[in-house]
Amino acid sequence: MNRIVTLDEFILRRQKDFPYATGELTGLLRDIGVAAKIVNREVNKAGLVNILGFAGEENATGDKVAKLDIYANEKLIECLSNSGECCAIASEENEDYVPLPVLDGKSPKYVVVFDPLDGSSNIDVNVPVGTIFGIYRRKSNASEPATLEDFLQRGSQLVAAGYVLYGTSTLLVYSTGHGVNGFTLDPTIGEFCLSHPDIQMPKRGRYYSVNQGYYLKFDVEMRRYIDHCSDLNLRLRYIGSMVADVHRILFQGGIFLYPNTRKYPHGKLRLLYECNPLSFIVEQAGGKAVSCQLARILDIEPRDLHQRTTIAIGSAEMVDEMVDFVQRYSALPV
Ligand code: P6P
Repeated sequence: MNRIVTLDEFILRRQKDFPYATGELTGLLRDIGVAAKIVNREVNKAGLVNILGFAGEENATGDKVAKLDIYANEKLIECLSNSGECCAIASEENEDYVPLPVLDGKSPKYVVVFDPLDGSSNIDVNVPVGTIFGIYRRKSNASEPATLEDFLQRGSQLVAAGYVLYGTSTLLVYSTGHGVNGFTLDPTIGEFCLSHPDIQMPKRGRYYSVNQGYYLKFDVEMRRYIDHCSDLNLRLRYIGSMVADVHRILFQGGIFLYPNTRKYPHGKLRLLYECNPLSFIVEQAGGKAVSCQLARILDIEPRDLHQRTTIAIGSAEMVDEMVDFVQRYSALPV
């Protein structure tokens, strides 16, 4: 039986991989691991919460129970304040970035972006949801407050990114730019344990993941590519939770698509805290991620915190095929 390697031990061991290994990023990753355990506990109670009638009402101490995504947001902010290594966060749940308190003797060098609970509309029907996060070194002076520019960095500038999937088991997958590793939460010891070392994405897969209901709203080149996936007898898997859909493709190969529609002319998914972190992970695992207008996701210059983008992410050969279809059939010059 393999020796148990906890997330903490793994992070500490790999600290040497990191150019400015001073333990700060280690502290930050551990904070995220703690937040994931706390969120996991509440997500797993969601059904019970409904039975117990706490949802949306007052709980035993008379406090209003926040919705789970608000709860997850608050816990992430709280835990990221613990190590004092993060100077500010940007979250799907907050209109603006949120500065964190500076602890005595600390000069925090990082900012963190996250979607605290991606796919949260699925909670009520027990479909997997997840936390997506990305870590940047701040650009502003460590002795000054954070600025918007600290967040408007390309995905290629990420120093670490990952996600936590609250599914049949709770899995934390992350990368600091030196490969991708997955850790499964062992509830009996309350530790994330290394379960998927050095994840490599298959070059092709049997799955394509897109909201087929929007088919007629997609541009002709995307419809042609989706028809091609169907002609290849690929299997359509789409559960409305990007982190879960991309997770399947990371392990089994395939492609996830969210093209532009009339409702979302620039795509629906958020660049900063959904597409960039997942694209960082997928590229580190040997996959690719581009917009449906063929820009590499990690090269897109963010203009605002909640900027949306189209995306095609997954196995390298399948993304290349999608690019070929767009180049061949696009009515617009690409
Ligand atoms: P649609 C969840 O709300 C989310 O942001 C992603 O997790 C998911 O892939 C997408 O939206 C689903 O969007 O338009 O297909 O319901």
